[in-house]
Parts: sequence; C-alpha cells; structure tokens
Amino acid sequence: MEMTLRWFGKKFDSVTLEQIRQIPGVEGVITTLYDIPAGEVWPLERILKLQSEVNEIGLKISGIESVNIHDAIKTGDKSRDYYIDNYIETLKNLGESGIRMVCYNFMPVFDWTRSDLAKKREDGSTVLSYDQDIIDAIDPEKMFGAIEKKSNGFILPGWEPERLGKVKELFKQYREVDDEKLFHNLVYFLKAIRPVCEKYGIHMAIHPDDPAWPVFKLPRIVTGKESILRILKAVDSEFNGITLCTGSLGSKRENDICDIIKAAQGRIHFAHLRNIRHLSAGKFDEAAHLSRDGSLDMYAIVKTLYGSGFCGPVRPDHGRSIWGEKSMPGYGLYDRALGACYLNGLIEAAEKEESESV
Ligand code: DNO
Ligand code: MN
Repeated sequence: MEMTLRWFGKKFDSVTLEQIRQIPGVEGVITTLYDIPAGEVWPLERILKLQSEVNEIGLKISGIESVNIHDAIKTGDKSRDYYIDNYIETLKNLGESGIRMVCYNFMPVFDWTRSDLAKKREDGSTVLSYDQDIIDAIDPEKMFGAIEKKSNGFILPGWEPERLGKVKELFKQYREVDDEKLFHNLVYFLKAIRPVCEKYGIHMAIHPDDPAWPVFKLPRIVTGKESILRILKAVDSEFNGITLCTGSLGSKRENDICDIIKAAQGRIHFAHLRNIRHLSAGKFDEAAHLSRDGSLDMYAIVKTLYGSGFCGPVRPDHGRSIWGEKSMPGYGLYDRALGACYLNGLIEAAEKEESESV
C-alpha cells in the first residue's frame, strides 16, 4: 500500500508539500486542480505543472481526488454528452501525464454532508459531526451559508462557491431523478469513459455516499455492499472500481467493512482510512484514526485490505482539529499526520504477520 495525503494545491491548502514530505512513510499526494469547475477540461499543461511542483519536493501524484462530475451527467440532461466528452479529454490528459487513479463521486447536489464542522470533544479537539435531526430541520437551500461560516475561510470540497447561488436550481434539476435513474446515468457515464480508461490503464474509484443514506430526500446509490456490487457488475471491467472510504461506509452500522473489502476484491483502487464514532441512530462524530477512539476496528480493516492483495494508494481521511491549528475542517496537518503514522504501523503489522505465517 502506498501512504499518501490529500493536498488541495498551493493556493487553497494550509498544509505545504514540504510538510507532507516530512511525515514518515508518506510517498505521494492525492491532489486536484481545485479551481477548475466540474465540467471543464483539465488542460495538459496545468496537470504537468502540478506534477512538477509535487515531484520537485520529492513526492509524486498518487492519484486525483476528485475530477468532479457535472450535474448534467448525474441527472442525464441532454447536454450530458458534451460534459462526458470534456471528462474524457481530462482523463486523456491525466493518462498522458502518467496519472492512473481518479476518485470521483456520484452524489446529487451535495458532496459529503455534516451538521457540524467543529464539534467540541472531551479532549478539547473538534471534529466533524452528523446529526440527522439537525439536518432534517435545515432548509437545504440555506445550507451553504451555514457551512461557509464555520469553514475557517477555506473552500470545502464539493461546496465550492460557484455552486452557492445555484442550490435551488440544482434541486429542481434532480426532481425527476430517483435511485434507478441516477444508477443508469452512472452506467451510461462509465460505458462512455471505458475506452479512454482502458487505453491508459486509468482506475476510476467511485467514492461512497457520505453519509451512506439519503440526505434531503435526494437519491443515493453507493451506500453498501449490495449497491457497490451492482455498480461493479454493471460495467464489469477493472477500470470501474471504488474508493473504500471506511468513514462513509462505516456511517451505516449495518455495513460490514471487511465483508465489503472481500466482496469488492480486485476492484478497490483507493482507500480512505478513518474512524467514526456511532452515537444514536442517524448520528455520528468523526474520531481520531485509532481503533479505540471510535466504532471501527481499524486493524481488522487494514489486515483484510492487505490480505485482499490491495496495493494502491491509501490516505488518512478527515482528522480532528488539534493543537490550535487553523485549517480546512477535517484537513489539517497534525491529526492527519498522526493518522498516517498510526496507519503505517497497522500496515507494517499486517505485512509482517502475513510473511511470518507463510
Ligand atoms: C470529503 C471527501 C469528499 C470526497 C469526494 C470524492 O472530505 O471525502 O469530498 O473527496 O466525495 O469525490
Ligand atoms: Mn472519504
């Protein structure tokens, strides 16, 4: 497994490549061209420039998170072929640059959703948190304002300002889209990008819905084992894979992450490893990565992932906010660096245990 850290680029991230380089065991970054809106082509020169910036520091680009999907593709609007052509062009440019893993999501309107970006814990740190009762009481069209106020001035992934004014319009576009339609629109997209992915050996890694149930009555199609297997089967080729996000899948108690790893063997192309604390139904807090700090057995997850033959990029996911750091919520340096070290320990243990048993 290749340990990485997510990095939003010089202009947008509080964390520098130089800092990432000093975290033991981190070999690469998972990055993006954050300023390019969904639907536009990523120019080859921009990708190459980003790549040389990363390489100069002694790191590599281990994958992209995300090349976002335009809503016309998700809703199946008549303009979708135009946006799919642009997406294919971007994949071609990434392929030409030697980038082989692309994470994306197919969530309508909102990417991940939380009710609190800075919930105070008993140790004084803050975490992202979700409470269905609070979400149910929110007018989704006012959600952006609330999120912006608590994001420490950073732009949050999936909550980019250019979408800000358009929420009402977006909800309208999804009015006729149910789970089945959304699923078929995903399959249409996957079939269209298949040739370019196969040509360049690009692994597409769909991110599970976060949380793993419907939010604001919008459709959801990546919520657990069954829905994941349905997607993998619908376009049964190696390029069509998933991001194993333990925190997103783990938000739903019934999801057995180790079972999902075994079921999706060979089609997991990227892993987000983080813990989560289940509270009562529909409520959870994010946690430190340590198994003891949350509800997931991170050792069992890493061991199963290793045993499945997975050797792609992994990254710590959302960290707590600790030691007074001001950063994008979930994406500070300190707790993610602690997470990377802890996860590296688990990976080393899994590797050594396996080699001793043969
Ligand atoms: C949140 C992330 C998501 C994820 C996208 C993938 O912090 O886990 O924004 O990157 O859903 O496209
Ligand atoms: Mn994730």
